[in-house]
Amino acid sequence: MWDRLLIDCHVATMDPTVAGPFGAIENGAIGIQDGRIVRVGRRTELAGYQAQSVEKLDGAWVTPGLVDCHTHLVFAGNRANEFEARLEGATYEEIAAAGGGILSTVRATRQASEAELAEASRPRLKALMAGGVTTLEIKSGYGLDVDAELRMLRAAGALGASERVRVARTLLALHALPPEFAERRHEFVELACGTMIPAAAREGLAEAVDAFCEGIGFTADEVDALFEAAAAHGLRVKLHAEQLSNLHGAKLAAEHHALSADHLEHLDEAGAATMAEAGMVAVLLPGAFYALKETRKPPVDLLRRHNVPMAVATDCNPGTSPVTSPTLMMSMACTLFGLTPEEALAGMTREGARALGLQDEIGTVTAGKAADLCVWRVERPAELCYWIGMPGPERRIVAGVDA
Ligand code: DI6
Ligand code: FE
Repeated sequence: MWDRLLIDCHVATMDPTVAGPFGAIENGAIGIQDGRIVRVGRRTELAGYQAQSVEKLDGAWVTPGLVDCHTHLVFAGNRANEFEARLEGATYEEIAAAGGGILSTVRATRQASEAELAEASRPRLKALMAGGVTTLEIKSGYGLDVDAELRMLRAAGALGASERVRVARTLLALHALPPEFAERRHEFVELACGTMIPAAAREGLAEAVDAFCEGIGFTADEVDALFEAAAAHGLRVKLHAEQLSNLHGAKLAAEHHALSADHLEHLDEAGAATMAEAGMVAVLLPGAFYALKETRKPPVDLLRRHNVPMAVATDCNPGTSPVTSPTLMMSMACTLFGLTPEEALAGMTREGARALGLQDEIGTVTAGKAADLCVWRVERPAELCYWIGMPGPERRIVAGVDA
C-alpha cells in the first residue's frame, strides 16, 4: 500500500529513457511512498496498486518540480536606481567602476543581520516557489568579508529550513573586490582561499564555491587559486564565465572538474569542447541577457553539437537579473536563445539538477527519485514556455507532500 497514487494525469517525466518528447506518459499515474516516487507509468500499468490516498488530477500535466540552479536570492536593498541610470545610457561596467553595482548591494548586505537578510529575501523565495520551484541554489557574494559571507549562507539555510523547498548553497567568494582591499587584491584572494572556504566547509554552510571570472571581476589565475582551495576542502566548484568577455573561464572550470559554467555568451568552440569532456553543464541565464540588453547570445548550437547539457536559471539578483519567475526564464530561453520548449523545461528540471550534482535525487519523474512534482493546468507541456508571466502550478509537491 503506497502513500499516494496520482491518476488521471499526463506526466512529462523529462526522463531521457522514456521515449518521445518530454519523456511524456499520457494517461499516466505516479505512486509515492515515503517521499519518493516508487512507480510511474501508464494508468493501466499501475492498475493493480493501492494507496492511502488516490488523487484524480482531471487531466493536468505533472512535471518534475522546477530546479533553479543559479540564484543570488539573498541580499538586502535593491538597485532600482541603477535600472533608471542604465535606461538613461549608463552601462553595467560604468556603474560598477563608479562604486555602484555589486558593491552597492554589498554595503546594504553588510549592514543586515542574518534574520534581516532572511526576511528581505523571503518574498523572492515565495515568488519562485509559487512559480514552481522546488529546489534552488543560493549564492553568497554580497558580504565579501568572512562574517557577512557566512551570514548570507546561514540566512539561505534558515530560508530553506523554514519553507518547503530544497536549498543548495554556494560560497561565491570572488564576486567583486571590496573597497578596503582595492590596493591589496592578492590579500583578498588569500582571505577567500585561506579563511572563507575553510570556515564555510567546516560549518557545512556550502556545497560549492563560485567566482566571477571577468574583467570587472577576477582573473583566471585568481580563480585557479580559489578552486584549488575549494578542492582541498572537499567543495565542488562552478564559475560565472564568458558573460561579458572571453577570459577562457569555461576551460579553467573544466580543468577543475566544475559542475557548471554559467552565462557563457562569449563561449568559443574550444571552451564548449572542454566543457563536454569534463561532463559540465552550461547554465543559461536569459534574465541577465535581457536586463543588460545584451546582443551576443550564448552559442546554443555549439553546445548542442558538443552535447553539453543546458540548464536554465533565473540568476535572481538585484543588479542584472531581478527575476522571480522560473517560467518567464523558460519563455525567454526559447524566444531569446532559441531553445525548444523541451530543452527549456529540461533546463529547469533535469539539467538544473545535474548542475547542482543532484541528478540522482531530483530533476525527472523517475522511480527512486524524490517525489518533487508540479501539477500544471495546461493542455500541453509547451504551454509552460508559451505563456509570458503565467501563474505557477496548481500544486507543488516536495518530498511527497503538498507544499
Ligand atoms: N554575474 C551576474 O550576473 C551577477 N553576478 C555576477 O557575477 C550580477 C550581480 C549583481 O550585479 O549584483
Ligand atoms: Fe549570477
